[in-house]
Amino acid sequence: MTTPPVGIIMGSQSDWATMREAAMLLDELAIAYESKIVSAHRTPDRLWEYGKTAVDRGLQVIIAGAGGAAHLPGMMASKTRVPVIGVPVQTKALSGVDSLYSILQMPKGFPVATMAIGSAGAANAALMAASILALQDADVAARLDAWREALSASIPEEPTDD
Ligand code: RP5
Repeated sequence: MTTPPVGIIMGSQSDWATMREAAMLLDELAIAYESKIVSAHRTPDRLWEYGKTAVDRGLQVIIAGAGGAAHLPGMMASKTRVPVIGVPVQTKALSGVDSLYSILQMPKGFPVATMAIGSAGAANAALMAASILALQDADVAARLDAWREALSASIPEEPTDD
């Protein structure tokens, strides 16, 4: 089977409600992806294998979402040079600030491109992935440009009462 350019990984099934925002945006941009549950704590061997094979499989960007002690994006960045975009999933206990800090504060040498907490972050992760792919793919670049222009065009110049 051909490897898609984007891998969406997440720590738990419970993250999918957030991470499907990334998947839906990639669908809109006609960018192929795979989606997998890969937990840093519950399935460390799966994480290891995914990171170890990412370059050889041909993945070009990894979007990694996790909540709480959100070690998945950082561990994946430690294991592969494929760019990792991190999405902090919003937690009940600490509203996702724990996820954000866990993903953001990487030591020098292993960066994670960290997005906003929650669904906006997941959607932006897809757009960031598209921007990276667009550097080498004119078709993706054209679709991304069109998407951005449509969003701008949808914003009214003046507010209304209703
Ligand atoms: C993290 O723990 C996952 O990324 C998820 O956000 C959080 C809670 O997981 P579940 O207990 O819902 O499976 O590893």
